[in-house]
Amino acid sequence: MTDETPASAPKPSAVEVAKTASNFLRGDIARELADGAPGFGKGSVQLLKNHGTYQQDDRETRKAVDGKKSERQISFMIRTVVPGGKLTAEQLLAAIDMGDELGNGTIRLTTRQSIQHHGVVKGELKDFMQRVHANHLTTLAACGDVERNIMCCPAPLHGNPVRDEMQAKLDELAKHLAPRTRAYYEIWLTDPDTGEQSRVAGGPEVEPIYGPTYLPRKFKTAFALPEDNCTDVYANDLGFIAVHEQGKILGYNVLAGGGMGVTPSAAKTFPALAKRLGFVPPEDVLAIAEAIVKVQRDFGNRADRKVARLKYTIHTMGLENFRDKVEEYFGKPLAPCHPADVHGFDDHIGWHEQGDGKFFYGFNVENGRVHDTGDFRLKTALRRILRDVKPGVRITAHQSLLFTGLTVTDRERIATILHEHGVQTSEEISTLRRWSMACVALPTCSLAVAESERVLPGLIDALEPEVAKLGLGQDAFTVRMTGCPNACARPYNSDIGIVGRTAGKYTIFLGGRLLGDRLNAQYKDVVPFEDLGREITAVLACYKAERHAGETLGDFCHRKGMDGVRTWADEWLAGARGHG
Ligand code: SRM
Ligand code: SF4
Repeated sequence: MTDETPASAPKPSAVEVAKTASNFLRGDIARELADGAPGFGKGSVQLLKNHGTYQQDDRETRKAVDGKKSERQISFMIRTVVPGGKLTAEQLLAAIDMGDELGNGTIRLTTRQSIQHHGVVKGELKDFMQRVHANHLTTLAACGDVERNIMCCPAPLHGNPVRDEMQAKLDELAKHLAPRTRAYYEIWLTDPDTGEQSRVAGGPEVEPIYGPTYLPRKFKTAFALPEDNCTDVYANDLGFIAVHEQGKILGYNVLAGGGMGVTPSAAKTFPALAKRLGFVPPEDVLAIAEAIVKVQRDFGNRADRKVARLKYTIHTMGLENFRDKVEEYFGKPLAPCHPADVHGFDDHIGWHEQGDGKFFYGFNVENGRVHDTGDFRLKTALRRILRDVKPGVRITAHQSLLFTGLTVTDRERIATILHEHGVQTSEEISTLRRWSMACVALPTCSLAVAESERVLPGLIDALEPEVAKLGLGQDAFTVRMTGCPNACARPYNSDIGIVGRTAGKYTIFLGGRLLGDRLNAQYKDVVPFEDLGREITAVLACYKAERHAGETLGDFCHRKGMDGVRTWADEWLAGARGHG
């Protein structure tokens, strides 16, 4: 199936064997779906990821009965693809309803502009998928060894047409790289009464880009503008930076090999920013993306999943050899990169003109979780806004929402609805909270070793008065927390990264920055959660005391170095600087 197969291929991993034997991702899913058991077997659990769902259990409700192995109450996380984060009010309303009727009563906006539901039981999986489909969305390829949800700056800034053009290119690319397997339609979308499929099968099945074994690992793509890297383009396997002049996109700088996840016990793993590969005109975006995906398909590691991402393929081949191979698949040489690079970042929070007489409002959703808890009734407020104001909707790469197409009077209406439901407007939250982000972690994520989403708000509560005391309330810096080193909230290029190390303990990283174009460095390891507040406050005190004019927190920490910051901060904590 490959354009070229490497000479001595080592033994493929178990996941590869399962994928190869799966007949285009069918495997035993259909049979096991109907078998009455609460969960699926191992092979299906792996394949199901490509269909957008993970078998999980609530780790806090595991019960060990009479010294026996603990019992797990199986449920499913379902991720819905939302290319570029673009939705209608009806689609988001339907997603919220599905969370209430079939899930755990919440929905989660993700760090890649898509939607996750948790707590769906097996018997309702098919109904769920059908409702996603009826909502004109899909879960196919939301997870698994395929191209994932493609990210793009979601801002509807029509005054300058480059964003519209870039967003349209994303739509083309998302269609181009979508898997063609009919398994999804057969398994999930067959009408239970008539047996009819919503997309009719015919002819032999082919995957023109992926082939029958798909990719060695997940593959992620993002689009950004030099002046606005809100999608963290350098953290992706494949990135496109739109180079534009006078309202026209001249072409794209192509980046390859970004990825954040690491396995601390495996020294061969590392986080990486994408490398600048070359420049293509807009009409070549699909072809270069396809060429890079195919090189990864044919040369990515299929024996060891720990080192199967594109960043490792490039590391193993060397950047020049990789570029040569890409050019061979692309069919022509790549032009050198245009000098344009990312130099700005906008999270699009707050009230903005769209450039077409309308407005949009960037609404911060803390850690992307939409829920009603006590007096904080965000879910109900959102329903009201979506029903009454009927805005367009976009999900940002910062787990937040943009309400688009608004008139000037909608500003007050939205603020009133939020306040009536105990929710603050974006203007009322601190800059610190606005730029913070946490992954899901406990209780659903099977890989979490520490808390994240559930504890970051409390840490921000504790830090807010300290930040205010230091006079840093207006300073924008990213604080990103994850419950393990897989790095789902992209902590390794943030100003302050907090990564779960073991239960209740974290590693602190410093020295990345808003721009997302620099990895940070390890500052302190195995820090108990209770100490995070004072440790971070000490770093901020050091920044306040020693920064150069106009220097950002990340740039300061990078310049001063980890030893320099640590020595100063430890003296401050010990009271030697009068504040400890
Ligand atoms: Fe992630 C695995 C959640 C963005 C790197 N990620 C997981 C799983 C599915 C856990 C699992 O394998 O059992 C998590 C589901 C938890 C749950 O209960 O819901 C999970 N990842 C998430 C989300 C929901 C975090 C969030 O708070 O928003 C994000 C969903 C994105 C989406 O809509 O598609 C999410 N994950 C990311 C990102 C950020 C990004 O893509 O911009 C990364 C770092 C970038 C990267 O891929 O390198 C990321 N997730 C990982 C990894 C490490 C991959 C690696 O190459 O080492 C894993 C584990 C794995 O793949 O083996 C993982
Ligand atoms: Fe789970 Fe780790 Fe990702 Fe957090 S970073 S969602 S704990 S895999």
